[in-house]
Amino acid sequence: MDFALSEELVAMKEAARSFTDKEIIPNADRWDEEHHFPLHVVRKMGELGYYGCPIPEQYGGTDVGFLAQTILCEEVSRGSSSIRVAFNTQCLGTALSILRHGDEAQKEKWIPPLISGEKIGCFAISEPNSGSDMMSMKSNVKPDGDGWILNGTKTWISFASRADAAIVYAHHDRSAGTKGLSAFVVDMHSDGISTSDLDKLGTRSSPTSEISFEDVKLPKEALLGELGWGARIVFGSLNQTRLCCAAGGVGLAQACLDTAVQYCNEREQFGKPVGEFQMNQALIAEMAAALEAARWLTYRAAWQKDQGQLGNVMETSYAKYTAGMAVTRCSEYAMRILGSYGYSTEYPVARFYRDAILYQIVEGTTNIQKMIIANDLLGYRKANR
Ligand code: GRA
Repeated sequence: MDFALSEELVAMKEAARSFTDKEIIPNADRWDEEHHFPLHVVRKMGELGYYGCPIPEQYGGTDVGFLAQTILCEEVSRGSSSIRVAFNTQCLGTALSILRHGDEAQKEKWIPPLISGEKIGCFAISEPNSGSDMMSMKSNVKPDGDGWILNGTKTWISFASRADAAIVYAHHDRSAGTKGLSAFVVDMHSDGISTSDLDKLGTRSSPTSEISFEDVKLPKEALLGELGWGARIVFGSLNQTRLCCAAGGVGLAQACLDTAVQYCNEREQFGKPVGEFQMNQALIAEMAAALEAARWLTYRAAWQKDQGQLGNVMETSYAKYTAGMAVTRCSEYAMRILGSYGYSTEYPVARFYRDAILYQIVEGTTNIQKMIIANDLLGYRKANR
């Protein structure tokens, strides 16, 4: 067992750290306040190769693996949890699914521009009445010549209003149960597609939208994999996008800890730095321990994927669950330590606090992660595939 990061990974982490310190942190509060989506930063991360870690060089990737991408994702999220979402929209929920299930023409058409950031991606699973119970989704396709007509409404779709391409999950045959779901690569500039952005508590510099598909004509080339592969593609994809959420939670938790430590050393009350008060020390220690546990579970899940275990649902759920719990605790404790300054907009802690709770909701809620873990342990449903 070797817990040391390779020299290459250490160098990547340091480069991502200085990118985040220079390009993201000085602007993150303003972007959040203005609900501004910094497209140029999302594109720049593509140019730097951030999205292509698990993608072969042939399709514009760097092929350095999931652990590398996890570390980059963590560093970016330390600066802005909103921008972290791009790792999923550009790669783990889109390009990677096309790599795993697409034909050669789809791979050549879509993967390089998503990885470089030239085209913006999104993936559309959730619907107004279908969140945790995603197989109950109502979006559907009907045959039309040698292609399909797509109808339905998706919601809470990250980057949808800016997207050029979407992986859309829809039923082609409701009577066929799980075998009736299929996946499509949809050109978001097609006729019949409209989006509207949703307002939300946090993650405000990452647009999240509802999408309406009204009689959208899909060519036969849009089908990803085979008809009926929707369940396998979506579950396989969620197991990778959840890793990015775990890494995002870890990075944001680190930002909370860093801010709290700095404040403890600077702020004086009763004639001494507030870090000298044991009640604050207890909060710092609990934050750090929760963060370390989440980080190492996340790295283990990433490392397993680099060993070829892309079906490590159980260990990915451990990571996502633990990171979601850690980041909400860290944001709450940072708020307690900073007091009124945490509550003000003078420090980024208010943003951290609003962003943190997302990690208990997104990509399978905390309860869904617990359900996956418990169902496996109780012998009801095996998690790993
Ligand atoms: O056996 P079968 O033929 O009936 O097929 C089932 C199963 O074998 C079917 O899918 C198959 N399957 C898989 N196939 C290949 C399941 N997992 C895999 C796999 N890994 N590979 C249905 O499976 P099931 O277990 O019967 O499903 P279920 O009971 O309907 O659902 C279980 C569960 C609750 C875990 C699931 O619905 C779930 O994970 N729900 C959470 C939904 C979720 O995570 N949504 C996230 C939305 S995307 C998002 O949040 C974007 C965020 C962007 C960002 O911030 O990054």
